[in-house]
Amino acid sequence: MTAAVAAVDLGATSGRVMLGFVSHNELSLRPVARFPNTPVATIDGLHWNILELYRNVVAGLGAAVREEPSLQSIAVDSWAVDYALMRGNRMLGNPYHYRDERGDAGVEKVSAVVSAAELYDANGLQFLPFNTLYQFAADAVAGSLDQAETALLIPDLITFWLTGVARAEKTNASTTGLLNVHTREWDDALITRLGLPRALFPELVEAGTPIGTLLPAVASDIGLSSQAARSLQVTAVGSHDTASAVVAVPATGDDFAYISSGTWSLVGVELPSAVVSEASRLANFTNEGGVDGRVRYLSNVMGLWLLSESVRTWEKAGGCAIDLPDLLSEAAAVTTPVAVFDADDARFLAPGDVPSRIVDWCASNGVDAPRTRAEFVRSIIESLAHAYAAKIEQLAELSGRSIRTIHIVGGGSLNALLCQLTADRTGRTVLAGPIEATAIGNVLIQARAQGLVTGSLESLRSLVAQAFAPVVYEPRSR
Ligand code: ADP
Ligand code: LRH
Repeated sequence: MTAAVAAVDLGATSGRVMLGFVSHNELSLRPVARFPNTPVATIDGLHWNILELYRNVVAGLGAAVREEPSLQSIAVDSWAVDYALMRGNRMLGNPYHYRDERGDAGVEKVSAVVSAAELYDANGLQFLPFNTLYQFAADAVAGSLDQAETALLIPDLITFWLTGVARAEKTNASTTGLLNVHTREWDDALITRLGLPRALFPELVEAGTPIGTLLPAVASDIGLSSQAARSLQVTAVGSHDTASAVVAVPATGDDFAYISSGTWSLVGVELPSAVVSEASRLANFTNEGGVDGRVRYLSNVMGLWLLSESVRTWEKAGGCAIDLPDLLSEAAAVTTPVAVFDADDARFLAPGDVPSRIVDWCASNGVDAPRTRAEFVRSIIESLAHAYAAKIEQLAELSGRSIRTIHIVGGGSLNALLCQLTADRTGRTVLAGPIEATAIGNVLIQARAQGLVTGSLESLRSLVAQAFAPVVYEPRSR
């Protein structure tokens, strides 16, 4: 029997609500709502517009139940690390965006208490200045934790607003820096050492756990009778978007790497256990929690943020919209060599004029800067492909995995130039798609919790491969 579930997937660039139709031999998705995710800068920094996102989630779920009144389950995933501080049901202030710079003060505070090596030993996480623990340390300095009873990561917050149940789903909790990499439980010793209140951290749940049913007011907002709402379950999935995306990588065997390519590019392999060697720490590779206790051993590359932020800069200057596929075709036609810059340079993290920062990088590294828009775009894509290739080599070495193929999933799998250049620079076959891997992974874990499908991640992946055949890019000789 085919049944329907709804995935709420909030990416840093856009959010969507998708209906998923699943049986043991069928998988399809239908988008019901898509909305931009536009942050807001105020006098106290950069924030997510969380209420606007929630309004869109509720409207999208309303559309989903109108299309599928017998919807069985709903689940939420989003970008990692960010959170709301709560006192009872009250949200204490608007969540900060991870690109806000307040985390920098937190980095100093944490490093004064715990060395980088001790921290990696405990949490196995790559250093990113916005990891939740640094944001908490900044909150503590500002006195913002004084009133807080609980901290809810973004998908847990949306789930709380839908159900009234406050939990911390483990894949996303693993990005806080406060989950122990070996036990996958809150690291009480680290939390105490950092002077954070232990009570802030809710009960942990695994992906696949039923959370609860919709609050009566929410059921009414989405147009469900209270009787219908009783048979609709809200379920925890891999609530870190990257964890859900990795579930839906249409791979066979284990000699593959994935690149979850959206605002960020997450370049990694899936492992049965964490790698916390000194070499791994120095290379800044992370051990994030995957669904079914797997480890997502990966590294963040700055990603298509470089392109979207450049497009935003040009659109603002030119006062008119730029067509992305046209721009990419112009970049594909560039035949002159372009600068390959360090895509992960910290200067690219904050919102702003990325093309000027590329020029700065080139000036400080004695490289000719791109001049035309097409050259800038080509330079960004070449630099991303270069970074991917370097990470793939490091991954293979640090994890001991042989990597034969590379799966690119997410919005970036639509970028044929990026996929081809990745094949060329890595010398490996690239398999591109699905575009909506995150929503698919979200759908599949709900469907498995509902008993619509059974089996390991490998069997879920073969269902994805059947339903969404990837586009193949073979490496060209250089
Ligand atoms: P996120 O989940 O981080 O919001 P997505 O997976 O939705 O990101 O990917 C968004 C990215 O996908 C955009 O920044 C853009 O570069 C890329 N993208 C979207 N549509 C296209 C397209 N038609 N051609 C090439 N790239 C695209
Ligand atoms: C991708 C993502 C990534 C995190 C970043 C904050 O959307 O969740 O895995 O590192 O956002």
